[in-house]
Amino acid sequence: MMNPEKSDLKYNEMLKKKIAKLKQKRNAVIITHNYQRDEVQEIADISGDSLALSQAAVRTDADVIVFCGVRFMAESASILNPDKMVLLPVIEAGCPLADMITPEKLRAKKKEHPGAAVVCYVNSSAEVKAESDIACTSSNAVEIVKSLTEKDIIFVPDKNLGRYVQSQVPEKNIILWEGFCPTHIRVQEEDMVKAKKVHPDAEVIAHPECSPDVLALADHICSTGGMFTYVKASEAKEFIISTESGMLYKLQKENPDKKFYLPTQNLVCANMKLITLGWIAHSLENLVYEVKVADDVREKAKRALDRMLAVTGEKKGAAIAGY
Ligand code: CIZ
Repeated sequence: MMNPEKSDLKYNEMLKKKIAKLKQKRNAVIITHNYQRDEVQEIADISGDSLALSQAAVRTDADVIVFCGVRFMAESASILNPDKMVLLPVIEAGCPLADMITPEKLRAKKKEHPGAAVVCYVNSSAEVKAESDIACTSSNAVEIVKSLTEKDIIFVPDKNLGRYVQSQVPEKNIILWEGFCPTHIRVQEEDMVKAKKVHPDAEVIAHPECSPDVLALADHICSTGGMFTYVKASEAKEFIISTESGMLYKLQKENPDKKFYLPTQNLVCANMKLITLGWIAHSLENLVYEVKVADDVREKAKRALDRMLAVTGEKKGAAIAGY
């Protein structure tokens, strides 16, 4: 009997063959987020950030989409692809940041600021997206906020990304939500100082979900998609990467002559790492766990996503992932 929790080299080779067969049988595509385990990214048909993956899902001819990421990402894929079966291999793979806001609390906040526009980071539930005027990702948050006519913006749920946007768009009044990513805030200022001392020639790239004192020490602040573009174009040979550890897999693969370091080994999202090759095989075999969004919520949430895509453009979205 298969053990989905097991992960060793020999067992993984057997699982890869099993997954390839099941994929054919189901006419499925496997899409994986940049923060997934190395061996999961290795079998991906498409890998990238959540927006690029959802857009790639729209373009696929597959009947089944196995989304290796966390729940809000599979929800976005389902919102944009209601006719396809979207599977999340581990149903418990959630996002603590997305859980830091509910539609009820957002409705109360909107009442406090009646003239404000609501911008929600994609790391939010379908219900929260449905209550928002427009969605954004870490790669386009600044552009999205700049595109709005309202001066007051309720930005949910990540306060660090919201603060970063405020620093780039001083003409707006960003009303922050007290949410944060428990993985990114594990990087401390001391970790960065120490890493810079150990690797004095390295360029420092940080994700905007990191805390402001960490961002202040970065040479460049960008999304995961932006990191691939930046590293490729940079003449530097070494980089300190302040985001979830899974990023190093593809950075290293695409840039074999460059070196990458994490500022701390604590940059591991336990939810992202729940998905193993065993769970992917289990998912394809049993067609579990299907992620579906109720029609009334889906239509409203899709409006927020479509409005974002209209600002940034489909072409640019595709370029985020490099596909
Ligand atoms: O949107 C995503 O995929 C996340 C969570 C981060 C990023 O910067 O790509």
